[in-house]
Amino acid sequence: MDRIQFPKNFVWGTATAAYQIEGAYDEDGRGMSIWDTFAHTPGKTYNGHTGDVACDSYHRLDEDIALLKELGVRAYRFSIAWPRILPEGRGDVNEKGLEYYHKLVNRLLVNDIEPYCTLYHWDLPQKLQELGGWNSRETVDAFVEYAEAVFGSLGNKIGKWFTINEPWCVSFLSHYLGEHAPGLRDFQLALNVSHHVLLAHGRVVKRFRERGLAGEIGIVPNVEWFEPYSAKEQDVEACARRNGHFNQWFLDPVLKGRYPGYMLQWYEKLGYTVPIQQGDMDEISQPIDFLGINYYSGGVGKHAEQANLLKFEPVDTGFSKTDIYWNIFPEGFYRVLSWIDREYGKIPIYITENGACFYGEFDGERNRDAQRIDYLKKHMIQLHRSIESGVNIRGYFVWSLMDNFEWAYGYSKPFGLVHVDFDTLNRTKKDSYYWYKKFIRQGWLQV
Ligand code: IFM
Repeated sequence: MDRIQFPKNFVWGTATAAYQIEGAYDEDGRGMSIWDTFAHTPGKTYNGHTGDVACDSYHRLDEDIALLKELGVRAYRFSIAWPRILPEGRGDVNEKGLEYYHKLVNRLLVNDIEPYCTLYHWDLPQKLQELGGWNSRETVDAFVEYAEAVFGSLGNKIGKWFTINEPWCVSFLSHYLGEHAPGLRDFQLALNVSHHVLLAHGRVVKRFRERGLAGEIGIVPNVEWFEPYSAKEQDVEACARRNGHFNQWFLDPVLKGRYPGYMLQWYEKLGYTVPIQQGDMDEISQPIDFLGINYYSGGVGKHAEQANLLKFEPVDTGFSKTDIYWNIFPEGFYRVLSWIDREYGKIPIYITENGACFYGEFDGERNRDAQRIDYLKKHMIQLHRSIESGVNIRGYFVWSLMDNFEWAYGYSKPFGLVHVDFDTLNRTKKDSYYWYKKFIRQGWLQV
């Protein structure tokens, strides 16, 4: 048996997002978001589930902070709901909305838990969607206004900021594949959105610096890793394209100030262009302090002529799967982190999300979720390998503190260390919670 020891100052945490846990969707002046609209539209989410109540964390803050405290995490990553702060997307600031986040942050700080705050985790104010949403450059200005309001109020209390969570999901999953709000299916639109979201990120970083805030700021792309099925040139190229579309499309502009050339050409050949205006790439590539990286899955892929516009198709080579049918591919975690290191250098990295959907079971005494523990353990080993290899990783956040609204899947896909009964809203710690708690205390893993 080997003991895997992590660095002393490594930050262990958990993560959540506003719409997935808060509930209180129409309280204290909160405006509507695109997720309220989407979830309330028949047929868009599992069994018509909505985030109206979610985990009701808005009213159960103390209980949730007590869970974090007992867990022993050094940091908690949460997001701010834009429509609580600017109910109409722009204009008047809703002080009640800010008060809620002050309360949250104060309680974290009193308990020695460092707040890691995401500004945008997908809840765009509905009013802005009606004006074109992320397809419009005006939304970039609106995002800057929103960020200014938050920085002005909370800027001295929060040291770690993330602009946008998972820009791939904001653009392609939501505007091309139509699976997330606003549920559109137009590739050109999705490309426009990807550019505007990146621009919004860059402008907010710039404002953050201009305000002279003491904290640090970055962005959170979700990454994956696909290995070519064979060494055939076509399979290798198909996987490179998938990497270009999913990973590089967001990392290159931020860290290199340009889109990957071969992807621009690929899209252009298909008749799609990116609405880049003069100066945009300089704004997007403002120096950041760290990268947030979300990793869950990956696999093996190959060329497939008719598959989709990337001519790429995953191949099922027998990976075990989580209960959301995602491949369990811990090695992919190591590979993608090594690739980021080679490609972008020693930028500090926080693993802002990693975790798994498993139902587990309640055996009358405890919530047994051995599969989640196994998933976390295997990914932490790869995390350790990456650190040993010199990747500059500073922290790791389990997704998620508790079961919550898993977007289009509603409450049917639990990712939590804590079980939530969505009828009673009772929280029960799972085995994985106790396992993570013990791990944090000792700082090493037995493998
Ligand atoms: O629940 C989501 C989260 O909002 C963003 N990253 C992936 C998680 C699991 O799907």
